[in-house]
Amino acid sequence: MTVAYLGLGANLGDARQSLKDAVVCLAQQHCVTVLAKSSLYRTEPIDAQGDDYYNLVVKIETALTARALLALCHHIEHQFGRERPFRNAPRTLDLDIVLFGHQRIDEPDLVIPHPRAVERAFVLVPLVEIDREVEIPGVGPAQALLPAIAHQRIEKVQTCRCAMMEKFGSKATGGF
Ligand code: PH2
Ligand code: MG
Ligand code: MG
Repeated sequence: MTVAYLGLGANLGDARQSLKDAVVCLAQQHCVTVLAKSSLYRTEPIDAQGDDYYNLVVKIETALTARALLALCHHIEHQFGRERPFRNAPRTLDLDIVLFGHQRIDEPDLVIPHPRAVERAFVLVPLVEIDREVEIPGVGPAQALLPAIAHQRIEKVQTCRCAMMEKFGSKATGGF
């Protein structure tokens, strides 16, 4: 079993709903256990066009190899209507492997840790939220990278449930 972290992003269609549905879809895979999910974040597009993104990170445990997990990610992206008209085009769902255990992989179509994770608030902030101590192999603690990306716009999105809890206290445990 390997513990891995996946970055989810979307900025086309009902992006918030797609991310929620994608987490459910991952949790339904018999070869994947979702261990933790970050808050949902609204983020500025980095090296990309289009609307603001919604991003989150999930921590999973899986018996799959990194390559099989990549194939699963592509399959789920396809199910969510992902099209690739040009590089970093707006997308209905992007599912990236950020970390896969302590492995370092450098192949033409699979680079782990994700090569641009270290410079992106939309990956690092949710990653550190769910695992303060997480280390990026070959780099060091993810937390130490946060000051350098503090200028990137990223805001936590209050889900209805959080807003209700704040207003009415812990009795407001209903859904969305
Ligand atoms: N993904 C990209 C490029 N730029 N910007 C934000 N804010 N969020 C993303 O998920 C994202 C991006 C390529 O995958
Ligand atoms: Mg990506
Ligand atoms: Mg991707």
